[in-house]
Amino acid sequence: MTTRRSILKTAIGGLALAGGGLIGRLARADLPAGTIESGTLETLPGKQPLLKRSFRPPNFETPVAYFNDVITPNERFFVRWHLMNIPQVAAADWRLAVGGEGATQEFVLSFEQLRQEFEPVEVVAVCQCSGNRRGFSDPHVPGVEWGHGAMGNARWKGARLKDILARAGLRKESVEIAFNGADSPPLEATPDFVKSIPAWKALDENTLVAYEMNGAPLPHWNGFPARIVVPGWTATYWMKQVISIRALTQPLSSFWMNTAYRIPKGKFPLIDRFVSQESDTTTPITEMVVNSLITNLSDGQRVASGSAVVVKGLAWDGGYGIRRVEVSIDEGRTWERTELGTDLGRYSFRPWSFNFRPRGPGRVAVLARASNAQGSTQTDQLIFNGPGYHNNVIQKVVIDIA
Ligand SMILES: Nc1nc2c(c(=O)[nH]1)N[C@H]1C(S)=C(S)[C@@H](COP(=O)(O)O)O[C@H]1N2
Ligand SMILES: [Mo]
Repeated sequence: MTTRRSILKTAIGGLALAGGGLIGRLARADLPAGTIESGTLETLPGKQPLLKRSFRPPNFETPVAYFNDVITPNERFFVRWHLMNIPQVAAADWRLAVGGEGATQEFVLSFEQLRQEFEPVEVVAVCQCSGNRRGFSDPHVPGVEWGHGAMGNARWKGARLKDILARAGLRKESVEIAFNGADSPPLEATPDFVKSIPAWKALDENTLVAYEMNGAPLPHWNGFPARIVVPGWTATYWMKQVISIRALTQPLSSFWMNTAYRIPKGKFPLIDRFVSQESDTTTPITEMVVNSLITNLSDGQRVASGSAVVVKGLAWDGGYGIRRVEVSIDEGRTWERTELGTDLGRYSFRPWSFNFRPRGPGRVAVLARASNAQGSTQTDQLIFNGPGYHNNVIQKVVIDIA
């Protein structure tokens, strides 16, 4: 177990971050200015300084300036856990149990077997918490007060879940595939974190049991030795330290499926459905909504007049593909297309950039808006929901031309 003593405190002022300015000034009615964009930087073992949202359980987000890289380095990747008992797992001791009533074979895999006995595949995919940007919800909602950084983009390598399920002899009656991790609640009263996905999503060739992240073993905090990767879907299904995979012929009944991570039906422009878990009014969250982030500018940043302003950022969605990203410098009256950068695949962050010449000194609000191949676009107004999920309100960064 990690103790408070093993955490190295890092002074906010001692940090040089690329891209100018860590502290944004986002005014919100019910939180002091700067609460969300600033926060305390602390260093978990094996990580670079991240913004601490809570310590027990550990919830740390990635500062925006780190997103100037399209791939989020492992040391800078955000950390989110629900439960407090997070064991240190040694690869040699780790076992993955595969079975369930929807499987005809039960078996156990060692780390070496997972690596050797299944074809290794790679996918670049965004892992984004359903509640990313919850801290900007107005009115305020309870939950971890995430800013923009409860997300990251990595090259994941692992075995296809469908290949593992093929060895288990998946029966056609299987409706869901359930995952459990090695972490556990400190009290019996808290339900264990167990999640399921529909069988069709588990059989998608991009859904992996990943054992490498950006060419290295997964960091402890991101699920060493192996985690589930569900490209396109929010990170709640990306089970870390996975120790059990079960094929279910009945929908999983658990707090984390029936109560948490649900959204109102019909409010978001989503396509993927999770029919076996739907109620009359709510559905489990599925794919990510189209979104973008300005990465090289922050609120209040000074830019010298007379020179061109470069705006850089990222865009992503649930895997349909980014069609365009536009920027407005006149409060949304007119929009201009940005230039899209390298395409690392439909589940990856897509970089974009834009240049403009400011008219003269003064404040300029820079707005960015991404649209995907399904014709979905970021929203002007928050689609309010109680848990604060799927915030893709068009971002506004106000810079100072001086
Ligand atoms: N075992 C386990 N896996 C988990 C969780 C957890 O609490 N325990 N949280 C999930 C949620 S809600 C998120 S947002 C992601 C966070 O992944 P990261 O910590 O690698 O950034 O892990 C997912 N997998
Ligand atoms: Mo999450």
